[in-house]
Amino acid sequence: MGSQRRALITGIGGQDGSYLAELLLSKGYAVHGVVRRSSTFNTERLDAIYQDPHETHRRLFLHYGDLTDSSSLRRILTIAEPQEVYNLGAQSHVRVSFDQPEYTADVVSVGTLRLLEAIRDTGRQVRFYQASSSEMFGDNPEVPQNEDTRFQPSSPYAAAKCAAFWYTQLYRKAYGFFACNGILFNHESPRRGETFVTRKITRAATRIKLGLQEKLYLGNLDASRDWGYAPEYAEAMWLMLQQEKPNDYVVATGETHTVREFLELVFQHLGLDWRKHVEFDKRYLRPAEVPMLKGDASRARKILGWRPRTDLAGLVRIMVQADMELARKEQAAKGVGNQVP
Ligand code: NAP
Ligand code: G4F
Repeated sequence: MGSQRRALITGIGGQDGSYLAELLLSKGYAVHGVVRRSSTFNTERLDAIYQDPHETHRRLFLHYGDLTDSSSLRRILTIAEPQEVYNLGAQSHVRVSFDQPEYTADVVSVGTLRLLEAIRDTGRQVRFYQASSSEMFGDNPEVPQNEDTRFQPSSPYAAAKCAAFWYTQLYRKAYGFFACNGILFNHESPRRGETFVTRKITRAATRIKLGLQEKLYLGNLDASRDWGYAPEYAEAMWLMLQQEKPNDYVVATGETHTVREFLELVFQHLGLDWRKHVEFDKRYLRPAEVPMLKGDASRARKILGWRPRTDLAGLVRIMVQADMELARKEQAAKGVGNQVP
């Protein structure tokens, strides 16, 4: 193949995969992505790429595959011949991992191992990014968490991410892989899945504002998270693979806020009182919780020159604006609800 840089992204249809694909295409890469077969469309987040006037979609190649299926991973690696592989594919919902622990482990930890082995078998020099997670710190009360903080996983998802983290380090040590773990703290956007708490709140609040919904049911409002803006986190992933040496990096804003605070900000932004609309539902509680995440991204700041640019108020503005547009479209289609300028 020619001199064009080539990247492979698992989980390309997810929140982060779609932003990373856009970033890499804007840098001139040919981008290959792994998508799962689904009975409904699961590539909607890539739609913006197909509308790009620069026709960057001509350098985007999607392949059916699955992290539970090594033969598909091997086939895609042979076709794509990537110099960089970003492993973002995952059953990424913490609550769901308690209902499907075995499946979560298969995709998240064994899936990572399958991909690392498939790369090893190609015999090619490939730079590897692993989507590790702040969830691995679990209920360790030490804050802020950095690269030296001990993992204390509090969910099947977190335990599986720990295994994937260690596989990634192991392949660096044992086989000299250029392999990096990005320990990313929560990051959100209008492309966030609708069952994660921030998006669940912005989606419901905007629908409530337009009279399309009355109530929002939530679980634990006391948990605290370090929430950043997803496109900025995709940039950190790319930066990790451009360094001279592989390393692991915490990526975070350094600020933490409770779910209740996020809720208040969103409803206030829309001129609503959340207490009138929010109800508790114990189904959204988890058998074990992560009470507080707050990251120290000093290493990423120093070595990668990365820093967050969007604060929580900015994130709320971006998400509310996007979900308001969505709610307005829904309202127009149904011809119901409140008229709000
Ligand atoms: P996401 O929106 O849930 O995207 C996950 C992607 O993985 C989806 O495209 C999904 O495909 C795909 N996938 C699921 N199971 C798969 C399988 N068996 N084989 C191949 N692909 C599969 O997650 P995200 O927020 O973009 O996060 C990206 C990665 O970073 C994940 O690994 C997540 O665990 C990790 N992470 C996320 C955060 C965060 O705050 N967002 C923080 C730390 C780490 P479908 O669309 O078909 O379901
Ligand atoms: O939005 P969440 O589901 O995100 P969580 O569990 O922090 O996991 C996300 O971030 C991780 C990074 O730390 C990623 F690795 C992972 O893939 C995912 O992207 O929940 C945030 C908090 C939790 O404490 C939860 O108990 O919100 C609380 N919460 C309260 N009510 C709720 C709800 N969470 C959800 N999803 N739905 C609720 O109704």
